[in-house]
Amino acid sequence: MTVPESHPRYVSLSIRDRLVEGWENGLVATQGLIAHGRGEAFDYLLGETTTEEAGSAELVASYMLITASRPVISVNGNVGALVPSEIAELSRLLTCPVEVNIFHRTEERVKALVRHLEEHGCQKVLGEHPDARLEGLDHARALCTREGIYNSDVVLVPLEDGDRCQALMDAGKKVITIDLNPLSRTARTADVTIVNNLTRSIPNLIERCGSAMKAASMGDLTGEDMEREISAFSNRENMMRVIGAMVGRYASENMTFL
Ligand code: PTJ
Repeated sequence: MTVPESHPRYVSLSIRDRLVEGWENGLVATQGLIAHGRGEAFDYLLGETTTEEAGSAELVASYMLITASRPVISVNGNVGALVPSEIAELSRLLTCPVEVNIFHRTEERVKALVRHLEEHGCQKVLGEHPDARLEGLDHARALCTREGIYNSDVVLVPLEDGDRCQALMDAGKKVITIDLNPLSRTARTADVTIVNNLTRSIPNLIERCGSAMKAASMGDLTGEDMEREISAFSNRENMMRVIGAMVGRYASENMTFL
């Protein structure tokens, strides 16, 4: 389907098209289409925009990624299909690897995702040859690499599964997730939850990390400044505000239908 740009739902329908194309090319799990539908419903409630709360979480996430010693970006089928070039740009900026780690694992889909990310400019893509396991998870979800997730200190995991998020935290990692559903187990477990559509959030993170790195290089932002902001951030309070913003839109006289 080619959506005309004049269609009022152009952006949302184009994202669907990209995901379906990813499914046809063997990148996205069939279940990924269902997960996307759930995300869309929450995005609708959010007003399909980056809220102030998402902006605060993105700022703290950018500080965590910049100050990390071994950051890693974990990519699954939906993320790989929707924002491959943006993931490449963020990983270049942070000089960090990308690791393909999928829930519905098949070797064929891992390979397809690795190739796809490389074609879109990712310089270091791990995950094809796992050599470690995360404790506390049975099944292939535990598989990871020592060069990447296993020895990382900060992991950015958009659209994570709740059990794996917990296992990453139990392994001592700081976890940043992007999830449109503020009620999901992942959203409630992670250190920093960005309640935003990853198609908006990854570009925002590129922008935030770029600006913070520039400010740091000019001496306008120190490591201590960033640590202070990270410590002052309460994920729980921010999430409560996001839920309030979602509900509040419907109590507002100015609410517009999308
Ligand atoms: O590629 P795989 O095998 O790793 O599978 C990926 C899916 C997404 C199928 C798998 O991780 C899964 O089952 O995820 P869940 O547990 O259904 O969680 C998906 C979460 O992502 C839901 O809470 C959705 O609200 C949210 N979500 C969906 N699309 C987006 C999103 N959040 C941000 N941006 C989106 N575009």
